[in-house]
Amino acid sequence: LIPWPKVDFAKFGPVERKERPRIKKISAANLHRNWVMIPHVTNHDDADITELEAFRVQMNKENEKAGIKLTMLGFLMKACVAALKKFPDFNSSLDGEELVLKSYYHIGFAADTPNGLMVPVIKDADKKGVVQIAQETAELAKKAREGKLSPAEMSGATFTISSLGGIGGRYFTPIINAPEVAILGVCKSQTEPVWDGKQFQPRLMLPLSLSWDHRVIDGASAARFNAYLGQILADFRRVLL
Ligand code: CAO
Repeated sequence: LIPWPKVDFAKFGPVERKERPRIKKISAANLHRNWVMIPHVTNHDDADITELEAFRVQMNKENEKAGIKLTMLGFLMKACVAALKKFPDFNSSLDGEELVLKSYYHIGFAADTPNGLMVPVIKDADKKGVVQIAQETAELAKKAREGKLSPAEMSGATFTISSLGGIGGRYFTPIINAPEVAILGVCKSQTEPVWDGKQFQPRLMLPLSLSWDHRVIDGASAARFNAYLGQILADFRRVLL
């Protein structure tokens, strides 16, 4: 590689120099290694969450007094666990020439904090309900923002979800959190006209972006993973099957 450009920025206008937070420096090194060492590919898809969102809103209305709030991220975690069970390669890691397939489902989620990006982990997401997952993500995200996450709360993830749904955007290419082999990026859902074979119907569509390690996973499996995830999100009864 040719050297990084060295520029005297002050020559062109006023500048300010800032020390970068420790978390940002650590995540920058990790992200760089992951981006350079993992052959990433990203598949984009949309999931019809019209019924799921209506159910979520209805449940939150019914449980308002109890202070229970179901989040889209909680449903996404459960849907991902179901997809990881169906496609075990996505819940694996490379170890030299071997693939390590994990029988536990610990789901990391990207949390935006003033000091940078942190990835707390929901342990055993397969054994927890959406209510418990929503409570735990809220607690962990709060701890992350306060800089109080312990190393144990940030380790052991088998798959990660990065949700920008509360912020906006359509699709993006999330960077895999090594030694995991895939990550799901989620953006903001919006109502779109969807052709039902006879006419356009207004449907709430959730943009999904799945990045995967091409050494372990191929495009056909990734397309199947996204399609399956889409089916579950469109009809959540499928997680029971
Ligand atoms: N589409 C549309 N709206 C969505 C949505 C989606 N996919 N996901 C969440 N929302 C809405 C919710 O309905 C909620 O609205 P109300 O307050 O009106 O109910 C609002 O956004 C907040 O949602 P939430 O409480 O469930 O929290 P969240 O899902 O936005 O996020 C967390 C929690 C921790 C993921 C978030 O705080 C965060 O840090 N996001 C950034 C992650 C990130 O930086 N990723 C990039 C990593 S790569 O650099």
